[in-house]
Amino acid sequence: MPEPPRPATAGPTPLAPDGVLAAGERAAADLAGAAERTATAQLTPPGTAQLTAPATAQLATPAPVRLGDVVPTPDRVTPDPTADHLLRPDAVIRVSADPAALAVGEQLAALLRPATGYPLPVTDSVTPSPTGGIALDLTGDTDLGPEGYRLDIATDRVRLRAGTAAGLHHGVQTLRQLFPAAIESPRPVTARWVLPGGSIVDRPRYPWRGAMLDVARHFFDVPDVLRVIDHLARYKLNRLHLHLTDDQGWRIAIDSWPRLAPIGGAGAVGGDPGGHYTQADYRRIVAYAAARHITVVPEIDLPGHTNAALVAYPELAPDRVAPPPYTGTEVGFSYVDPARERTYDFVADVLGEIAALTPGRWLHIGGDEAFKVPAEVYARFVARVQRIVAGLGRTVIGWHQIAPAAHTDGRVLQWWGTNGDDPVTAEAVRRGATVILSPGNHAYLDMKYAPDTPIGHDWAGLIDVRRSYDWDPGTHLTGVPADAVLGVEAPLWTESVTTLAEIEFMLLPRLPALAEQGWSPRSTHDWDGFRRRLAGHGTRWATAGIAYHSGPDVPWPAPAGPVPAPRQPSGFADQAGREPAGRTAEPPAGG
Ligand code: TNX
Repeated sequence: MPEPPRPATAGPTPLAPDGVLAAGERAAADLAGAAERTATAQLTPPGTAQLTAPATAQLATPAPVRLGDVVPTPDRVTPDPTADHLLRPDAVIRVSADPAALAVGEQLAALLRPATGYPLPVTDSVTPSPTGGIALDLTGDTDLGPEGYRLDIATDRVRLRAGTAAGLHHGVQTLRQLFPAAIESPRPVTARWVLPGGSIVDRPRYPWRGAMLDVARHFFDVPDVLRVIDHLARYKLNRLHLHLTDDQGWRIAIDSWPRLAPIGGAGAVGGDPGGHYTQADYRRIVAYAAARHITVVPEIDLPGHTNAALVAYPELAPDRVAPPPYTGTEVGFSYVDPARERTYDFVADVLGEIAALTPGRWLHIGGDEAFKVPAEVYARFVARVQRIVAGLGRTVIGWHQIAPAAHTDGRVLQWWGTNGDDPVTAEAVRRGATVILSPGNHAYLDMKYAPDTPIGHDWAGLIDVRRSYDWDPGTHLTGVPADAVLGVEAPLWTESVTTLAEIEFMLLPRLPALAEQGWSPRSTHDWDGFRRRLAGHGTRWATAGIAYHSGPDVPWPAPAGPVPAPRQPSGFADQAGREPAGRTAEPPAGG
């Protein structure tokens, strides 16, 4: 099918007027509300207490989840139906005496305590391992790579082994999915907490499995970002790319250029409220992500997408005149002056502060859509900024538009095209670059699912769940060998996305599809199997109060009985928009 070309300027669908956005928000809330009703019905035998009822709620014995019913699908699964494990109320979580492993153990306990109501104490001795417990064993072995794990579920105990804390963390996400869906309840429910018996040996296909959140077009505060991090962790993603700056907003405080955040960050698309992260906020996000083995990749978009910076510092503008704050959704009109030394001071200062706040290896310099900068000037600018990043001891990433610039050690191109035949990117790869794949027509989470999706764009086409799943990162780009592909990343641009519930609505269920592309071996790729596994997650999200799009290409489970009243008939956004009790906790000490 021919792919629609991207218009030269600003393809995004024009911003809907307020009324339409409000309708979109309502539609998202309605869909999520319906999903929650479905899930509540499933979890609650008709005529008995609902999930919302107090701790004594009764629950029909759920059918045990099958060992292979995990997203992303594991590398190797060996079920043993004779070895199902019943979690006992007095179960203990035993962990290797290592701070990072103990932090994973505490997170497992925190995931299981609300629904089970069990105390689940965490101790720092894996052995002896009496019956009824869960052991998290940090082995130090490297045979499963830096993120792999092995899970053995037997009648008398559960044992998770990994060479690294990251591997244990991923194994915990698998374990979580193997419990009945009611494990997602923020309140105690009575259930048989049965795990399916057998073994899983698992490791990721790619080292880079990311999502991007655009906090520049609309600003999202720290609790929202932490909740997005939770969603990434659930599907074993390991990178959160934050698009921190754009024409509409500068979202991070920079001490050496103090007007950037308060002035450049004052607004947002559509005249919506702006905002910015203090450096302490940003550190909090970075620490919360790190405790979930997710590396934050900050992006300062250069030389274009810089209107907000120019509002604060007109000296960076080619004509030295402050432009008005921008609240529209066009792109490609702004740039910092590449001919002025002061611009490179600005870049070095900003990237220097960001690097000092960011423990991760990567700095993203944007580079997209600088339409007003001539090609040669642009290539020289990018080469110089790449050297600044290298001077900070970091690895540079840019959108694939930086491909023509000179190669620099380790540089990474984030490819967002819609046609895999891209000779300029292929040539940059021949010169040594590696690639992260974010194909606009498969991985862009801001695209609509269907023509009637209330929010989102369609310049890269419509992306239903199947489209986000059915492509192969290993062969997607002509002339780019599989070993030059670092992995995949799903960007969520937020021109039309204004609330946490809308973020979730666009993320789910497509994020798990992208996560499976990044994690699971190609040999396991199977749309029918995937959508069947994914379907069960609707119940989990609804139980946890997470919004999602229940589109027609996934066989979401039908309600088990009469649909009970929703928990909060008119307040879905509130319910989904804030962390349920017990989920906002900062990482445990040592994490
Ligand atoms: C293109 S993808 C952009 C963004 C827009 C997005 C909307 C990329 C590197 N640039 O500035 O937000 O399209 O889909």
